[in-house]
Amino acid sequence: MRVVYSPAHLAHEITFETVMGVAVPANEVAERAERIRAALEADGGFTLEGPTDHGLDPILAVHDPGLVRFLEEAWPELRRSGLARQAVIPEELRVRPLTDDMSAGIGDREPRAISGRAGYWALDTSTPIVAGTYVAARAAVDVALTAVDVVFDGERAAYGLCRPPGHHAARSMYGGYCFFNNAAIAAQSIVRRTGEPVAILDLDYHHGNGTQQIFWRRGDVLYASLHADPAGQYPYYLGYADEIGEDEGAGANLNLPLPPGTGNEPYLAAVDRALEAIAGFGGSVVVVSLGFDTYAHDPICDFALTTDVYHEIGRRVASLGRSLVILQEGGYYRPALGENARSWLRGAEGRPFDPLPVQGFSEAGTRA
Ligand code: SP5
Ligand code: ZN
Repeated sequence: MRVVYSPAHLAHEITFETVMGVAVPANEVAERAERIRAALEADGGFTLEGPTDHGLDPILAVHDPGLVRFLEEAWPELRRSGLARQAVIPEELRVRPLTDDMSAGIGDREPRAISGRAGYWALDTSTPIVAGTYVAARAAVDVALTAVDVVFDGERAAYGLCRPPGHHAARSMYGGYCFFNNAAIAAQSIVRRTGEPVAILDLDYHHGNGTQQIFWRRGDVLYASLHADPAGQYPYYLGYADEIGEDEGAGANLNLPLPPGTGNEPYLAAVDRALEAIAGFGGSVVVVSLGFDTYAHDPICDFALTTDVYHEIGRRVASLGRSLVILQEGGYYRPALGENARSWLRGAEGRPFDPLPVQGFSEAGTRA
């Protein structure tokens, strides 16, 4: 399988995030993508290539130009402000009740000061912007769009090793470790190139609130997602089963929230439900938002999937008979990321599981 990877992600060098106002070691770190790259290189069955520059137009087809401008300006502006801070993280968030009962447009002005600007565009306080964030986020979009090109080149499937991830980024909002919505930008470019409908299958542990928001009123893009019940897990405010889309998009949004501790069998049953919906929707290309934070030993999530089941999921998704643009989202248990990606992608290609012998960690997550 052809794999698109860019070392530009290394510039998004995150060391900490904040949880309830306290700095903790970051989860979405560069090592994640490097682990996956190393495992795919060692496998021998994957060929890596760099992305090509697709410019800003495909981003602006999905995102607010103001968000793009903010992400580009945030770091230089922090430096200019003279604040001795390691990253741009908002302290104030522009929440909806601020303008309850007021007419549309009131409260919509973007402030000038950097912290206020961050809170204007942010979902949360756990998505730091550092010196290389914008360049890395732009490269992740190019990785996704180059994976689309690979499929239009005639490949049955392509994998884009996107970092930073994208599915929490909405039209006018960043957050959840995401800046630009790589999968949404890829899907929109496929619609534009083919005139066909496109399905997005989101297998990250978290609900892809950004992707849902972007295509909410669109009947030509199906968003189908398996994720943790938002009553208990990030992004908390979206991801319920009764969110089905509106207008043209009514019925083109499928949320399958799953309970804490969900293991292989119930997860596979939910995969089958999503695949049924996708099979009944048109189009020849499926975009997969692929997260490995569903893994049993993920440090911030509580599902219980095992490495072998990723192979089976990849196999079932490929059995749709559609072309696949597979894009990396989350997954935070670094020691197993490479094997989990290798397993999924081999399954999608119809190659056997063929797990590596234990490599310093066991399935139980303990050091060997
Ligand atoms: C792409 C993706 O997977 N984004 C996930 C964003 C999750 N952000 C919330 C992180 C909350 C971390 N809580 C740590 C609790 C440790 N017990
Ligand atoms: Zn996630």
